[in-house]
Amino acid sequence: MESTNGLVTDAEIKSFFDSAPPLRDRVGNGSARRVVCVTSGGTTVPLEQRCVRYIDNFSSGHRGATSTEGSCQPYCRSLPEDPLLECFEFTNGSNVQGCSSRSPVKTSFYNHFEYLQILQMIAISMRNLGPHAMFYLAAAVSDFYVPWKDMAEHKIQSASGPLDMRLVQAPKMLSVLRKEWAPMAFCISFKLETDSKILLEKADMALKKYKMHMVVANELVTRNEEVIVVTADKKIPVCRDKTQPGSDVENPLIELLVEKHSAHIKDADT
Ligand code: PAZ
Repeated sequence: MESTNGLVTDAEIKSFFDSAPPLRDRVGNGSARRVVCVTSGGTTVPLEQRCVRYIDNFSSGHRGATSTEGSCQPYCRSLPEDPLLECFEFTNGSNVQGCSSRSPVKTSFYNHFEYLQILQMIAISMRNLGPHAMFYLAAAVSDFYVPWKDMAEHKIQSASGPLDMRLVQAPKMLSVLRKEWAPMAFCISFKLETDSKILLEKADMALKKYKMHMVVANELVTRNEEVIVVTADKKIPVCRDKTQPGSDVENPLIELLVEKHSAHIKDADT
């Protein structure tokens, strides 16, 4: 069984892993470490390969920032947009250091291509966490984009007359996430509409079509006040506690999701 040429054999690899103690904090029980991938903010659609112009959307990234308070840059969303603050960077603990180059405190945003590439990379790397992984997909990802091969390389010239450009429909990656990238993970997507009459129907459709565990439905104007969590058998309204100044809707929302994620892990373990 031992290799003679210094290379490790398949049998040696198998024997090593078979005899190793279970990995702590990772596998096999409900208290194992959970990891949540949160996407937030808008994505841009570039119009030129050497991008000068792009299509943007309204999303401020507030949802994701508020939902991840307790992270390494907590409460940054509450800071004023002051260029002076951009001169500081955060280190471990509560130290704040001056930094030589200006680095924005706000999360950077990605274009449509980068967003999906990075999501794929993260999802595949989280696959081993099984049901302990959660995807909280609050980013406003464009439904339309210009394929790279159809895009002008250089800055589009206004001298060429009116701009006539075809945007194609973006492939829906949520089903691929569920089926291939991280099939055991707990997946929550968001659905935004401006027309309240179609919101719940669209959220329901997304739940079924992409096999999400939950879809958080929200309307543009009230998105910071209330959301409705759509599951296979319930529609659960979640509201900001208006009696508490400074309260937000993300707090009760996250409490609900933690509870549902625990149930998901328990189901998968039994
Ligand atoms: O980023 P933000 O806090 O301004 O807004 C949050 C949101 C409306 C982008 C998010 O809650 C959401 O619904 N995201 C999915 C949007 C969509 O339907 O593509």
